[in-house]
Parts: sequence; C-alpha cells; structure tokens
Amino acid sequence: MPIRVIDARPFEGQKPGTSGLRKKTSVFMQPGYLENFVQSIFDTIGGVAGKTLVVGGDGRFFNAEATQIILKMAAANGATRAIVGQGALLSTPAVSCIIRKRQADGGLVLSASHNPGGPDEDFGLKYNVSNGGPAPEAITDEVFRRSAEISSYRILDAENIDLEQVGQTALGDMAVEVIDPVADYQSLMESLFDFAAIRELFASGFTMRFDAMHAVTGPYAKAIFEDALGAPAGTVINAVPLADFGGGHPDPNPVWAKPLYDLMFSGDAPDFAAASDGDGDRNMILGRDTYVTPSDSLAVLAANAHLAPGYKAGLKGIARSMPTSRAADRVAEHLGIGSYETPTGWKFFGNLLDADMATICGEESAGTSSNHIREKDGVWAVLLWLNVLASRRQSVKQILASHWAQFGRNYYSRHDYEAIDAADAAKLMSDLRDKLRTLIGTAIEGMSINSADDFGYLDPVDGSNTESQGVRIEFDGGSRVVLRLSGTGTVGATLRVYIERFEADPTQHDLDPQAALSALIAAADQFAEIKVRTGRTQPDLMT
Ligand code: G16
Repeated sequence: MPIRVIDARPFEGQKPGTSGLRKKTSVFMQPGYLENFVQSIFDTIGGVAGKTLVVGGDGRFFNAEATQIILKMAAANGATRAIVGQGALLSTPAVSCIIRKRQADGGLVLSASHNPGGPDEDFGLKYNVSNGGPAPEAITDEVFRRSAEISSYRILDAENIDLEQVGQTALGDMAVEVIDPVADYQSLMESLFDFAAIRELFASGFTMRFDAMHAVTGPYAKAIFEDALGAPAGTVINAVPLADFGGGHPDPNPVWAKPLYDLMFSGDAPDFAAASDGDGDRNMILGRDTYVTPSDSLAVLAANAHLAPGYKAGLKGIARSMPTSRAADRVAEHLGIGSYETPTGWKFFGNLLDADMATICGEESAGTSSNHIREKDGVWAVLLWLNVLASRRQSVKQILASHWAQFGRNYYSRHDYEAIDAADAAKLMSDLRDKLRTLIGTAIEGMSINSADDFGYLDPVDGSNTESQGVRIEFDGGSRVVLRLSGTGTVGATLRVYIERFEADPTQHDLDPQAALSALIAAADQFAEIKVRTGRTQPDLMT
C-alpha cells in the first residue's frame, strides 16, 4: 500500500494542557489538524518505527474516524503493531493497563475526558509513554514546539479497517490487534481486590447504582459489577457509550450527575452509588444520605487500603495534587509514610509511583488511583470502596464519620468560574501574584494570613522544576484558599478557587460545607476581587 507524504502547515495553539490537547471537535476535524499533532508526537518520540502502540478512546463523536487516521499514520511511520480496543473503545485506565501488561512503547488516548462530546463540543488526544502514564512535560513541550514547525506528515493510502471484530488484521506492514477492551483490565482488578468478599456483600442484599453516564465505563462496569460480582442487572445505568454521551456532560459530580446524587438523598437510595466520567478515569462516591468529596475519598481509601488483598502489605506513601485537601496528609502522618504535594495533572505522580515512593494518589478533581497503573482509575476506586464496605460491613456514612472522628474533618469545596474572558483571568492571577507578599501578616474576615505564595514543584525523583502552579493563601489554623486557572477548558478561561478549613471537634463535623467555609469564601473574594473582575455574582459550579 502506498505511503503518502502530505504537505502540512503548522496550526496555532497545539499546546497540550493539563492532560493532552483538548479543543472543539470542529477544530480537530479541520483537514490536517489531527494529522499534524499526531506526526508531531511521533517525531518528538524519535519516530514509531518498530514500535508497538495502544490506541483507543472514550467513544465520543469523531473517535472512530480519528482512530482510523492514527492507525494509518502509525503504519506509514513504520510502527510494527497497534493494539486497539474493539469499536475503537478503551478507557484511559485500560490504555495504561494494556501498555504496561503488553510492554507497548506508548499509547494514544482519544478523549476530552469529562467535557461533553459531539460536533459542537470537545475532542482531545493524549500521548502516554511506556510506563503507561501521560507523557511528562518535557515531551509535551517538545510536541508543541514541533507542531509549530511541521511541514509534512505520513499516512498510508488504505481503506479503513474493521474495528468491530476482535482479532488480528494488518494495515500495510503493521499488525493490528483488535482486543476486547475489558478483559486485561478486569483481570488486573481481580488480582487487587477480594472479589469473593464483594460477591458475598451483593449476595447479602447490598444495593448499588453505578452511573456510566453513557460514556466508556459502561462495558467495564457491566462486566465487573454485574457479571463478575453478581450485582443485579440494572445496577449499572446509562451503560451504553454514546457519541454525545446522551447529550449529557460526563463529569461525575453533584451537578452533572444530579439524578444519581438526588437518588442518594431520597427514600429510594441504595446502599452505595458511584459514577465515572467520559474516559473512565474519574469517580464520584456516594452513600445513603452521603456525598464523599474526592479529597475525603482519597483519605478514607488510603486509611483502609490494607483491607484489599493488593494493598495488604501497606502503602509506601500518599501523593495528592496541591489543591486537593490535606485530609490525606493526616492519614500519611498516622501511618508513618511519606506524603507528597504535586502540581495538578496526573503526569506529576508518575515519577513517585515509578520510584515506589507513593502507592496511592488522588486529586480533588475526582481522580484516585494507585501504582497498579499510571493513570487515575474510576472503576478501581469504586472497587476499593466496595472491598472496604465488604470488609467493614458499615455504611458509607459510618465510615466517613469514624474517619473524621479519628483524623478530624477538612471541610472542602471548589468554586469554578467558567468561560470567563482569558485576558481578565490572566490579569486577575498576575495582579494577585504581585500582591502576595503584602498579604502576609494582614487579617481578612477576622482571619490572619500566615503565608501566601505561588506553588512551585521540585520533583524529588528527577529534579525537574515546575513553577507557577497556583496561588496558595494560608490562614492561622491551617485554613487555606488556592486559586489557579484550569488547564483543560476549551473556551476562554476557567478560574478555580479551592477552599479548605480543618475542624478537629467531632461535634462540628456535620455542618454544611458552604456554611463552614463562608468566611474563607468571602476572604477570597476580597483579596482576588473575583466578582468585580469576572463580572459574576456566583460560581458556575461548586463541588
Ligand atoms: C485532568 C488531569 C487531572 C486534573 C484535571 C483538572 O483530568 O489529568 O490531573 O486534575 O484534568 O485539571 P484542570 O484543573 O487544569 O482543569 P481529566 O480527567 O480531565 O483527564
């Protein structure tokens, strides 16, 4: 089959953000746009000749077409083998699992994660390296540099191949293996968790609802929760992946998974509920009358992980992104293990996991995972919760209350101001950075500011430095407010304000979080002038 070398012109702005390149689908569908970015990745990693790549995505609009293009480009660039999920589907954690298990050289994940899908919505592409994790910044920066100078790309002149049939096929000289997207991942889960105990839990009448949000986890959740663990049919809802996620916003939080959230606070609530996002790496955990914040979930899972067979030897350390609440640090201190604070972005956990310094990692943005792969993992988090519930035989509410009684409660909320003017947002942040020093020692809303800085991270493994990762303002008593701009949005800028307050007194553990944090919220508005500068009277999203 002929290889075509096509003239290319650079496109502006092919700069990977917090997690790969995310743009409007129509931007990705412009002739040559996807191709230029893919060729830039291939060029940056020294070409793909002789290499094995894993390819798959979350099933959103343009997923299948983009997969065909990537495969033809991989073949034209000399790749030996491509491993593709049936129907071009693979969850992000499954890609990570398969890269590691099959010792592939890397993988391409087609997803814009929790962002909506469709011709007018979002698309994305991310490159993962041979440890199964997202490419580190040294690579993504180089991809961006290369994308600005690219002059041609290579593609095989061939018909599309059938990705619906599991089995071996070929594209030019490249072998293509179409695999069941679930099997490798499921066997990894079976090696980590006590499936027999969870099966018994379900057999005893324990009830659960898992909302796959018409995204990629549907097939995984059906196979694992219903078929393997015996949860009744109907436990998994919205299980069929759709190109537009059924018109929904596949982000597992109290706003976008509201029906599930409301169910858990109604008289019909099952014992346990969970949801995952577009590409299956995020999770939301709920109990009857109980919402578990991602930060609390990380802390509870870290404190109880030894109850699951895969973690019975204990944890080496716990890592969290900087804006994530410090609840997990208290667990690490109690266990006498290391705790690490990294910039936002799962890629920053990779070195800590590879060096065996951290076993469990988590983020306020609903990601939790461990060293079993190098991505966050929604179904894994749900299984670890199920293993803990099967072992402790208490409700989610009881487990959370006893955790707070032992460690104290870190009240926590994130306020998002979405699609604000990018220049206004940048100015808000730069003006705030400029006045950080003058804030130290002053008092706002009756609270004095202890420290104020712009977070920079020195990677303890490879010594790399990452600056300007978010403004931290800390008050007496350990309360804090963090502000940063999102790196995953596709329209304007999103300002994220993270608010946290520690409360040791168990009689004060049942407050409404927004009320418990009200003084800090007011203080944040004063020092960052959020309302005035964004023109918004309230956040678009509070999680
Ligand atoms: C990605 C990253 C996460 C990050 C999240 C939000 O998740 O992998 O590490 O916490 O984005 O990032 P930001 O605050 O910059 O928008 P996902 O699930 O979108 O791939």
